[in-house]
Amino acid sequence: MILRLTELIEKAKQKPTRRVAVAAAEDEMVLKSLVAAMQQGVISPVLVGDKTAIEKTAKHAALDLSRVEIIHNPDGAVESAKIALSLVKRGDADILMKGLIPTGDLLRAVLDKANGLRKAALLSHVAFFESPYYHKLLCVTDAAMNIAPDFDTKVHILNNAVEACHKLGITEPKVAVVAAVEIVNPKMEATVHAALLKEMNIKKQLQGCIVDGPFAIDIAVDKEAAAHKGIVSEVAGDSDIILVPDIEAGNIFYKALNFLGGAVCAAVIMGAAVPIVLTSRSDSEISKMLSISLAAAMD
Ligand code: COD
Repeated sequence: MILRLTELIEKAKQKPTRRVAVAAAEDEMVLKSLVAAMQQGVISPVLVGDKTAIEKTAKHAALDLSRVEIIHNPDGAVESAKIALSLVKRGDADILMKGLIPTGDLLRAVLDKANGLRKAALLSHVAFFESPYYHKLLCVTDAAMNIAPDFDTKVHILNNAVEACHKLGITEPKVAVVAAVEIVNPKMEATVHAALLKEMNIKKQLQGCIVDGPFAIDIAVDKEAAAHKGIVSEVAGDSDIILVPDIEAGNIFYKALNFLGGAVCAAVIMGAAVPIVLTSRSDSEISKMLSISLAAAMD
């Protein structure tokens, strides 16, 4: 069981050094996060992109290129993504990381049926938060990939998050399916989906986890709030996974935790042949390094 995100670094150190293929590596913040992860001794990068631009950017990021492989590609970010994907497919890289390329462009390359990296039925985003106001890690899904998941998609999102927890030693994660209220209201689709997911878990159609909901977010993370509303549930106030209704809810919750809640997070895309690190500009330096460590720890 991992309680703090820095434990991911220790977990990653127990494995062989992971090779990270960076798609369109001409990005100072990405290179800085690689420097931090290299200092922890958990990864070795392969930078794909324009060599001159990478060399210039590396100077600003204080990255020592003598320890790094560069694959020169002058033909733009999408081509760099394709090359990075081919490294993974050949077994020459264990992790894929987004550089200076729009998220959608990288994900479309990953989803490409012929040359992509699909493995599970669905790819989805998981973000593990460490908050000063919560007693353990909290996994939020899906805040960044699946835009408006239907019920079937939510089943896959849930299973991917459960798999991510299992890889970190959280053996039977408690899943709170969150909505605006605790009762099932047919006019609020998220509440109907939550009730069905709970039922599927009871019927053992969803395994390796305990699912409850619909819960408002306070019920999911605060035992007193749950008691106040008379909710008796082993998930309430002790959730490991928060399954959000859609990308908007997830993204707002993600940013609110980081910018108002004093949280730090580490995130990856699950369901591909290897973990994919998609850091966003607004993620802190430490979050970016921890995301690389998360990918290395779970690979
Ligand atoms: N897993 C597996 N297959 C998928 C997934 C997925 N998550 N999403 C789509 N597919 C398959 C579809 O079944 C279809 O076969 C094919 O891929 C194309 O599907 P579309 O038409 O929905 O794909 P796109 O290219 O329009 O969109 C896919 C994206 C992942 C790019 C899109 O969902 C997206 O833009 N997501 C949000 C990314 C983002 O902006 N994140 C940043 C937020 S911080």
